[in-house]
Amino acid sequence: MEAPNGIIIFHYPFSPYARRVIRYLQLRGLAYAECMQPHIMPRPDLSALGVAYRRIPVMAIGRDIYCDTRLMLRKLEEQFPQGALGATGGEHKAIQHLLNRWVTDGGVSMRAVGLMPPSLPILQDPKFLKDRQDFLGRPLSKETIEQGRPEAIVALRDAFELLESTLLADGRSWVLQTEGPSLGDIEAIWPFDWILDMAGALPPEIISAKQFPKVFDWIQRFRESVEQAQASGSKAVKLDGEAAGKLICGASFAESGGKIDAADPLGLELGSEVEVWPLDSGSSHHDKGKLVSLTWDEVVLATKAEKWDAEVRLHFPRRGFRVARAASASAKI
Ligand SMILES: N[C@@H](CCC(=O)N[C@@H](CS)C(=O)NCC(=O)O)C(=O)O
Repeated sequence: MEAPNGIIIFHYPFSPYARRVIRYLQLRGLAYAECMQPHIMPRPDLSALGVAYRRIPVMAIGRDIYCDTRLMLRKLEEQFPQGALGATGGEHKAIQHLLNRWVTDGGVSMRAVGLMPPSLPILQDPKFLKDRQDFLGRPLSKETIEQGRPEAIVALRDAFELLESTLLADGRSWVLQTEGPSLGDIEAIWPFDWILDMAGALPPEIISAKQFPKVFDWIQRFRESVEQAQASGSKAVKLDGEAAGKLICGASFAESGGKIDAADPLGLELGSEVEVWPLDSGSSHHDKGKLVSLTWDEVVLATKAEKWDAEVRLHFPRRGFRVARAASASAKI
């Protein structure tokens, strides 16, 4: 079995971050393979590939493995430029980037996750709560979720209000006034699109089509566009971990690497042993390897997929991650 376009997404169905990437691929009609993962640790398919990073989704293109959705859409735009959805310049590009940062780093996505109703079956599972407690590095229970709910409602209402009263206020169909949905829409929509599917998450007297008709219409339009694209596109190829690992380790590298800026303040050299880990969640999982590339917005490590005796390259964004020389890493946290 092959991975169409060499793309393999490791994810599980209810992940909002995975949805960000899957919706993008569906909308573009860019064929891909998926390797479904358990929703809690351990994830042996990923550790067999030498990946310590614990968050979902993870994306492989050929033998390059990308961690964090901050990086994934950019890579898909760059590596598959024909039919790319991103703005090419000017204010549209600025708005697209600002929407990306607002939704991911500005707290909208985390607040949407905080609206998962405490009665949700998965939140009754002590194993799930324990796993996510380790992931977040703070206590998590039905009670803490209940306590956080009022603040999450206020924050999400604020996000709906912002879209209703600014970008969508003039009745446009898409945030950047494009013919169809663009990357700008995807950057803005994914936590809203995700939370709307979850019964009991949004209090209808505060957030509904009544208070925010333009935002709800926009989400509906977006979903119809994805459905249309899916009807004419191919279905994701399903791979198990063994097949995915074999394909990745037998593929060639999608990128050449070897870049480092002499002015980079970390003062690292190509080939030095480094550790990389996310700062906001899943921070106890550190990836180690030889530095293959370090640019202002990306760090790449070479590591080994022991099971297949193959080198793979792990890519991370700089934003939200720490990079440190391996020997001194433990002293730096
Ligand atoms: N900044 C990351 C966040 C990813 C993230 O938090 N994903 C959630 C799932 S939606 C996760 O990994 N949760 C813990 C887990 O599944 O192990 C990204 O953009 O990819």
